[in-house]
Amino acid sequence: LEKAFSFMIRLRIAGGVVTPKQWLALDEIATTYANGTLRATTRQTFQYHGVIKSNLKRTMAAIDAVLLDTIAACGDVNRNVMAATNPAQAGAHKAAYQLAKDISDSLLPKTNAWREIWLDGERVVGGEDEVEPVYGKTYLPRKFKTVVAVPPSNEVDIFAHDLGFIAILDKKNKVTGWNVTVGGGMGMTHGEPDTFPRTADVMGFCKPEDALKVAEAVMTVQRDWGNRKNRKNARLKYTIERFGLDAFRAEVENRIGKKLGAPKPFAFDGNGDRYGWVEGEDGRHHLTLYVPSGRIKDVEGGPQFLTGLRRIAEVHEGDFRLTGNQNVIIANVPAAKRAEIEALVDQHAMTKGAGALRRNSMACVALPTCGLALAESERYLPDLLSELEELLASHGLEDADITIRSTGCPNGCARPFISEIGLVGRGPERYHLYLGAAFDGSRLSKLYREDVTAGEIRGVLDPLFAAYARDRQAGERFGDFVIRAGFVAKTTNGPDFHER
Ligand code: SRM
Ligand code: SF4
Repeated sequence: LEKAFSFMIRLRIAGGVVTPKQWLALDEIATTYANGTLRATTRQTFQYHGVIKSNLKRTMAAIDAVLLDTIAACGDVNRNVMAATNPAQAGAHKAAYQLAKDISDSLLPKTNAWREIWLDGERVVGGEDEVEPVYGKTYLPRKFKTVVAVPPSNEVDIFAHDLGFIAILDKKNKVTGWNVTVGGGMGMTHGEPDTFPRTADVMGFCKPEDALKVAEAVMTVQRDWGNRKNRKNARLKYTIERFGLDAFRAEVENRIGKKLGAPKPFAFDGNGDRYGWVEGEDGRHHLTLYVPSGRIKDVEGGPQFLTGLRRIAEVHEGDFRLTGNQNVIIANVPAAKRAEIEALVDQHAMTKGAGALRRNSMACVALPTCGLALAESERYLPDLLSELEELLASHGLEDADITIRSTGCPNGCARPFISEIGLVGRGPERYHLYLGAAFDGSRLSKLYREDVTAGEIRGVLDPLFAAYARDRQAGERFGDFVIRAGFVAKTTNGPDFHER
């Protein structure tokens, strides 16, 4: 008898846009084949957990039936491309989504293998000799991640990804071109200082019509220059460190056949989501819901996200958007439908917001499904947040927006190193505590305390919150304060991340 192997399945949903019809199908898959939950990820897509081996094919067929797939959601390829979600900036969002979709399509492996394996698609004669036009025979040295941002929101955390495009807008919010960022990443290994998180550099500016070419060139330079001998040194961030930004830019320019422009000015005001209702430039309404750690499920006596969003999908005329902060936007609601959606949100106890710390929080999946987890994350964060919210309130800081993220290991799936408070698992109930990242996601944090136990976190943060309440300057963010007050040194970028 074969063991009952169970699998995680991750979808590819460029820009995180899902139609109500797709939502209903994804919901049905969750309850029929997975563990009854849909998990919105930090890259604007969904994961299923607990799909048993004998149901894999049926699950893939059901995903395919609503024109979605799992191609390139994992592996050494260009992963799910993220895009700014802010529907209120309708024009800019459209351009950002379109670019994300175009990059996703053009950098998608062309192999028919997914269809052959999961949908019993026709085997292409000589398919095994088929060479990928962009990836070649050996694909990329490592995973590659692309995002598209629209200032002032840095909700996609542009500085955490291999490749990024920042919309440069004119006075009418029209995209005039894109600043190009390269070399961001989070993953590192405890005790190995040659591995480090890194914030991306702004490499230059390109016109809208050149953006796709630039994306392909950046990816192929990394394909050719990336380290294929050591997977721990293979991401683009290490390639940029090794060759230098100028050499990298020159090779990209060589491949696109023109020079990039100098980066244009831009400003971000945060890397979180805006909760609640907003009305867009086009008169449509959009509601951002806070979904704790992106887990869409029904809690007995608590929020009924699974049922509630299903009911909404049954009547909704717009679309849904997943955010890079694991939340859900019910987007493009006509004014006449707003009250009906609002009533369904209330009936199912879905939160439109949360306390200041909670609404700025994220946790990776970790235990029990992640095989790499060293400590709890998604299952532990809610309790920690309750403790810390109480502590903040005792210092009169209940309304202070402070970003907090936790991960079960240093791979950094919830991007903890660009969060003002970052907890990174070391072992059961033990975490490294990082502080001092920028609220807008532009600066990495620094290790403040090693191996803090879950029981100690509150006590360690208490004097810091007290000092912040007492000594902060007007408008000063917690991440900036802990540096000015001397609790941690400022990290300038990746290589000095480990210096204390
Ligand atoms: Fe991740 C591996 C979950 C975003 C860095 N990540 C994993 C695996 C697949 C564990 C594994 O390899 O066995 C986790 C599955 C856990 C589970 O039980 O579901 C996992 N990563 C996630 C998700 C679901 C976290 C979440 O709570 O939302 C995110 C799904 C992304 C998606 O939809 O595509 C997720 N992972 C990230 C991010 C954040 C991002 O992309 O914006 C990062 C940091 C950014 C980066 O890549 O540098 C990230 N995951 C990693 C790494 C370390 C990569 C590195 O360069 O060192 C690994 C391990 C690896 O690749 O070897 C990893
Ligand atoms: Fe797993 Fe580590 Fe990623 Fe958390 S950060 S999901 S523990 S790989």
